Amino acid sequence: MSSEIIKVPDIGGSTDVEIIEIAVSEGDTIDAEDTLITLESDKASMDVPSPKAGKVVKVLVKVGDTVSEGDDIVELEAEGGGEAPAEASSTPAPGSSESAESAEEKPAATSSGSGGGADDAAPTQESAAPAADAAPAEEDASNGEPERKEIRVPDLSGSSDVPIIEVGVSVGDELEEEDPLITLESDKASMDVPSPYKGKLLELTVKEGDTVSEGDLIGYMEVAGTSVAGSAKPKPAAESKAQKAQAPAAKPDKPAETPAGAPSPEAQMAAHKPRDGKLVHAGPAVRMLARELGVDLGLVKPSGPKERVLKEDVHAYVKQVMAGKASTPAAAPSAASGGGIPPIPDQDFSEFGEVEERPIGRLMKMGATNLHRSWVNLPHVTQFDEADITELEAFRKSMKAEAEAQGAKLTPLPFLVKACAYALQQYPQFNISLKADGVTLVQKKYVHIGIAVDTPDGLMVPVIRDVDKKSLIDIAKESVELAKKAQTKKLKREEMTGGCFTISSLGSIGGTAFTPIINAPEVAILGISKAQMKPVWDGKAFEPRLMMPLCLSFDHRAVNGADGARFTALLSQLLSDIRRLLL
Ligand code: CAO
Repeated sequence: MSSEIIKVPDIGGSTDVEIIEIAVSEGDTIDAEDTLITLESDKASMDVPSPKAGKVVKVLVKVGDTVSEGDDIVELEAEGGGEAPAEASSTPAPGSSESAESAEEKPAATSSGSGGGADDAAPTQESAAPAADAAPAEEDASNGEPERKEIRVPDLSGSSDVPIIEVGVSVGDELEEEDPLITLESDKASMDVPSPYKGKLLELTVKEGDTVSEGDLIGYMEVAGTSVAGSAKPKPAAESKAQKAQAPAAKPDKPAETPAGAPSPEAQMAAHKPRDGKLVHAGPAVRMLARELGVDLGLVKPSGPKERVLKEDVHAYVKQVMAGKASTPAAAPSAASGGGIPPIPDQDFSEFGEVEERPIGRLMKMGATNLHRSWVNLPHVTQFDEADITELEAFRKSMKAEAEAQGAKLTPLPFLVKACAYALQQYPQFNISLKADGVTLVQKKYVHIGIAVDTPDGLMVPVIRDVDKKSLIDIAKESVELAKKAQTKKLKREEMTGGCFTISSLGSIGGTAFTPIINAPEVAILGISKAQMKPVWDGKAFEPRLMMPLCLSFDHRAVNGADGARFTALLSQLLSDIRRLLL
């Protein structure tokens, strides 16, 4: 056994990068590729693996130190012949150590057309955009017409078949330059591949779970051409940010020490942007562990510096879940993934017949997350009832023409909205939200009602505000207007927020009953099925009556069962005799 010093490998020209975690202690016996330390810049974190197996004699750095390439990390008593396998060793991997500055200074080689050149795609913020398959000449020649551009996987420093763990965009999305398109994750690092352009995503040719290598096609974007009008001159190729990122730079003289099985250090340094609006600090190894255990890192309490999630935190979280102490409904609003819930195993359906795979759209994905989150966090109870709407229908039909003259389509929906507003005022325990602490209740003094609208891309819930103060005709007009906006993706944020209660009407389609999922943080939702003529016993005889099914799902933490029954009973009374709405 010989003692040797393990040094910081090539980190793409970055200097003075902070150590935020030390993963080994003196006396530890480690394998090649085990993480020694984790570095973090303002953009990304990366684990520095040991190139050899052996025993840690001394740790030469501490958390908070800043290091650069070549700095000592650990003194290791290496096992004889314990070299890491090729993909993990510090064997030089040419082509990964170009610093942004030098890459920019050097003349760009001819475009490969396959999006290579992440050498200059990182590590600086300025050039973090990876390669794209844009031809500079094309851009220069543009006359302002939108252009269709290929987007390709940038240089992954020799890594190939890297899994896509997230597709953050959908066809039709308007993107800014550097918006994350997809996230790749190897066992050593995760990285976002940002958009090289500002423009509209026309086509996606990859999906979550695919594996990609440098140059693989990600999709196509429509990019506004360089206008020839006005004073703006077409920029030389070297001045275009996207082009800078895509043009392969001259290879460095000095070999790099990037583990060939991972994205380059530069690429790693460009990783870890906030996801879902929340930045979770965790190294690739921790992310990998969390993924293996099905743990949502957003739910794990970090104990590391700068609120960093450590491996121990993930283990502690899993123990808590197993002991039933974590992921409580109130405290953990998004236990949708993980939380000890076994995932549904993937199957190869093509074994059974022809299949086609395609990614789900962003709206559907968001809807799925919200619905799943509500389903696993809120104890749902659904109360069923019926309302005799025979008289309401007679009145509605008699008023239809008059309503139409005022530009409104009078369906049963506005009556339902009005009745729910009344019931919410009578039973204010339905007009609350529970705070995340699970013990604080927010009583709302306003009555805004959401309407579930079926659109080709998924479910949307526009909100009609202050329904208690609006007339039936106004509500009818507004619901049609909002439903149209939902269907044409024109809803503004303020038209989709602030709801107290939701109505989901499948009445025009059919069905006798269903169990709607609460639109959390609301505490109740009313599902409506198709009204049917039924024989109803009036004490003397069966009468044909038009009966509308009511299905009220409520959060049993906030509302007790008796109140659920009272609420639907009141709705039934109100809809059976709408004069009661005036009382
Ligand atoms: N029973 C019988 N008929 C009904 C009815 C009911 N409960 N509700 C509506 N109808 C009738 C209407 O009266 C109308 O007929 P007329 O033209 O003869 O009056 C017809 O069905 C069509 O109504 P509509 O769909 O145009 O209007 P609406 O106000 O009932 O609904 C909207 C509007 C936006 C809610 C609806 O179009 C929609 O998107 N529904 C789906 C919501 C959904 O997907 N929910 C699921 C959520 S959980 O996954």
